[in-house]
Amino acid sequence: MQNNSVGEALDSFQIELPSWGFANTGTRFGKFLQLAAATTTEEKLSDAGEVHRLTGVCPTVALHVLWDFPDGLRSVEETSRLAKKCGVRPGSINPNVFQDQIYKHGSLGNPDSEIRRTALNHIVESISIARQLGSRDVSLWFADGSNYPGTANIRHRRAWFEEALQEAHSHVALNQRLLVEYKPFEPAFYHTDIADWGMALLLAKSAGPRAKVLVDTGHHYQAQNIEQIVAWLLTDGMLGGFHFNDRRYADDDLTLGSIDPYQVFRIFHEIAMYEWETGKRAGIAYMVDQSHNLKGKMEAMIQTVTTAQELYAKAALVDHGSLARHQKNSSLVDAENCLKDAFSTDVRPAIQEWRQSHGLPADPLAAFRESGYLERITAERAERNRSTASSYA
Ligand code: PSV
Ligand code: MN
Repeated sequence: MQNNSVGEALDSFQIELPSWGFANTGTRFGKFLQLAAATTTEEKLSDAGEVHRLTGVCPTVALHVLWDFPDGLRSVEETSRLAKKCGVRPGSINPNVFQDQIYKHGSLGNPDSEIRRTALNHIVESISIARQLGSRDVSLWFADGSNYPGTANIRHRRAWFEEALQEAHSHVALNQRLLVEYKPFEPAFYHTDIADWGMALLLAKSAGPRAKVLVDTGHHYQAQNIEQIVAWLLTDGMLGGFHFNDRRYADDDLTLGSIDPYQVFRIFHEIAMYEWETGKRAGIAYMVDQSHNLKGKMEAMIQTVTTAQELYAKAALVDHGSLARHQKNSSLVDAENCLKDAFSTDVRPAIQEWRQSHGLPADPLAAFRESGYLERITAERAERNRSTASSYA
């Protein structure tokens, strides 16, 4: 499958927005609050809907169960209705087994079996929520780990994770998936129970056929070759999806491609090359996982989405036939140049054309600034946001 056309590539690209990216969030040192930030699930869906209206490629919104379904299953109908009203659909469902006080020493890895059961029940409820919403993916991230050597039985915790994920998988419908996310640090700083892609892969494989790995680009050590992980997971049919964000140091949640756009391009390239070689679609959920602390939340989201489109389109420009030949002949400079030529191509005019041909604004950021949406939500939400702190960004 040779896909050298930017338009064809863009037709096949969609990216999911996180509800939490529109709310006021901060760092562990504090929050700089924005008066326009969403304060309710409806407002988060509305902001996501606006980004979708302007870009045309974000039809689904990732939801966090504790933050967006305070009444659990009882909130499902209302959330469905609100999503529809805002022109989007519920996307991946994210259980939250990291915030409650009982999870101080872990959730599925907690030495207390009752706490493990409570966490598993929440995950099972999240799977039902996803099923009722028609969401395919349930994304699992665990803050489990320990801060000091010798304080946790790493092998027992692994076994508890295995058992619980197998049970969770038995609740997953045929058209649903469990995505297992990994992260080597934070909030635990000695060991994390699912620290890397190998651990996530083993757990997903033991859970069952509908469990896959979720790659969050911020969840790696500095020198890690993320595209190699992507290539390996693709080969095994185990790449479920991405949480995209950029970083300079740790899990910094910076806007996609702000620090290293070539990294994101190389990830998209591995996927495009796989699809070209195999003739199969990779079936990956592309999701954003960013909480913007300083940039305007909606502008940052639009910037991320348009950057993702650009990098995806550039990756589609790689001449796969030539690259395969150069790789076979070990023509190193020529092979590398296949990537560099594509990466250096200015795809923005082609993307603008694509947008116009789809009835979308050529420049979504400019259209957002002209729309008056930000002024309206700032006026509507200012009082509510103001009541949560004394000064504002
Ligand atoms: C954890 O750092 C994480 O990447 C997980 O995906 C969570 O669901 C999300 O961030 C919460 O902000
Ligand atoms: Mn994530």
